[in-house]
Amino acid sequence: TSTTRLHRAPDRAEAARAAGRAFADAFGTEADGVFSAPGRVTIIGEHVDYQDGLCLPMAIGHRCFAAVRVTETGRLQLRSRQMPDDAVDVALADLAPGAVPVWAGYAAGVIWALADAHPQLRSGELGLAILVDGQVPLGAGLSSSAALECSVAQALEELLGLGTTQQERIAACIRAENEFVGAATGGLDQSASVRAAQGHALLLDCADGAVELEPWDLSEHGLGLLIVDTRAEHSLIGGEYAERRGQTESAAEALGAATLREVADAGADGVRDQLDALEDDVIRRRARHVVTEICRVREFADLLADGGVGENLRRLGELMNASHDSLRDDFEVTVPELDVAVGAARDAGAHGARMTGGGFGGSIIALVDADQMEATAAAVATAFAEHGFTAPVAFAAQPSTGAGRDI
Ligand code: GAF
Repeated sequence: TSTTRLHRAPDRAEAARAAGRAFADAFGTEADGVFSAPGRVTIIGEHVDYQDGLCLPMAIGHRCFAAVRVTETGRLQLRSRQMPDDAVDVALADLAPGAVPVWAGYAAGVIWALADAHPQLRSGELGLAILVDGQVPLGAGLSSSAALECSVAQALEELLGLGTTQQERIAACIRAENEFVGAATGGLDQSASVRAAQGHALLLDCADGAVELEPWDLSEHGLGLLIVDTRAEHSLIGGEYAERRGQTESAAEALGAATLREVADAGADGVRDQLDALEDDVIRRRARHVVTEICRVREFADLLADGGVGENLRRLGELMNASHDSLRDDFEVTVPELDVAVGAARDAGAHGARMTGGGFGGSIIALVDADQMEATAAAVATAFAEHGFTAPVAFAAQPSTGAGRDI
């Protein structure tokens, strides 16, 4: 059988030094520090965050690096290694939605959001020079934007001593995305990027922001988590993502519930009765996805806490498969590339495979035996060639640590 080489995340320490050097090249002076935050995969718990649901993400090894210097210019000078021709130079006091290009908005929006509680950020005396090096693949559904936001929030906290909590930084990053960039996303990605821990999955309760770390020690059980980026690019700004979110809000309203979490907490019989009461077929299927997905996350997390991956592999895989099928059939956020990739991974023997992230493109994950990672990736690549799709890119996912300081 053929195999495919798995791409690796860049070495963190080396990548941080590279970002520091790029800062010096761009600005002719040293950065005060280099900070980074990771991308994520959702192991299970998709399109439930904005309905107060339960999600189970983990951070991946790919990170966004922000090299930052505090200046006295009153301006934000922003460069990106990925956008070398697109330097931004704007007065911090003038930051407002629409004031900078979209990529820069993810960074500028965080400063703008934090300035409400920390007016020194728009006093005109303080300035910021920031060099961004985004090593999370862009448009792959792996949260490159949350990684950028969270790396900047971490830098501001540590260099300016703002005294923000993790929750406050997460909230600022979400406002950057919702209000500054205009993507109606729900907060899962920012929480994962800030709060994830090495070797663990993060159980996130979006109703109150509470988190629990669950052991996710795949290699100890001879397993691995494969990520395959389908290269079908996705965007969460405007359009279909916002439409799905709106449909879940309509469902909750029709049921007289504040959120679909209330419905999910009603217990199996109550849930069925409530969903049956929804007349509109589309709205009912959207709601059924959210409610059943929340129940799947609860079961998945309980299994991790009780017996773990070793004792529950089969059921964990079934839950991942059911999550994908629900996102395909009820929530309708998959595209042919995602379904073909998941099908090929399952046919190749994956214990479970599902799309991860917002959908409409992006990546899948597959829970596979450690010695089958390359072969599974190759099976997906072969299926893509047969369908005439762009060649996919495969990674091994390592459960990694949240936002922090590198230098
Ligand atoms: C995207 C969004 F940004 C998240 O908030 C979440 O809704 C996810 O899609 C789907 O689970 O990543």
